Amino acid sequence: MSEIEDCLRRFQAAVDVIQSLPKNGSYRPSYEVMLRFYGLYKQAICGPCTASRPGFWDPVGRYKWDAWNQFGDMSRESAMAAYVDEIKKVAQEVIDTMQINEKTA
Ligand code: ST9
Repeated sequence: MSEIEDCLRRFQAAVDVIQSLPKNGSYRPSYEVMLRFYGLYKQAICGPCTASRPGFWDPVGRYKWDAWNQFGDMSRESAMAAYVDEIKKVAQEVIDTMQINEKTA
C-alpha cells in the first residue's frame, strides 16, 4: 500500500468514527474541537477554501468559514494526516479525563 493510500485509509476510518458517534453522550466536544475537525475535514475533502466569507447575519457560517480558511494552502494529504492526529489527541484526552474522574469519584 502506498503512503498516500495509507493516509486516505486512516483518514476515512477517522471520519467514519466521528460520523458514527451518537449526537449526545458522556463526552461533549467543545466548539473549538468541533471547528478544528470541521476545518480539517473541509480542507481534506475540498482543498483550500475559495468561498467568500459569510456575512454578519450568518455567525455560524462565519465560524465554519474561519475554521476552514485558516488552513490556507495546506495540501489535502496534510489535512488528512492532521485530522487523524487530532482524533488520536482528543481520544487520549478523553481517556486521561476518565481516569482522573474515576480516581476522584
Ligand atoms: C460520546 C461517546 O459521548 C463516547 C465518546 C468517546 C470519545 C471518542 C473521542 C474521539 C474524538 C471525537 C471528536 C468529536 C468531534 C466532533 C466533530 C464534529 C464536526 N468531520 O453530512 P452532514 C461536516 S459521543 C468533520 O449534513 P451529518 C460536513 O462537511 C458524544 N466535519 O451531517 C457538513 O458541513 P458543511 C459526542 C464533518 O452526517 C456538516 O459536518 N458526539 C464530518 O448529520 C454536516 O454534515 C459527537 O461529537 C466529519 N467526519 O453529521 C458527534 N462529516 O455543510 C460527532 C461531515 O458546511 N459527529 N462533516 O459542508 C457529528 O456531529 C456528526 O456525525 C457530523 C456529521 C456533524 C460529523
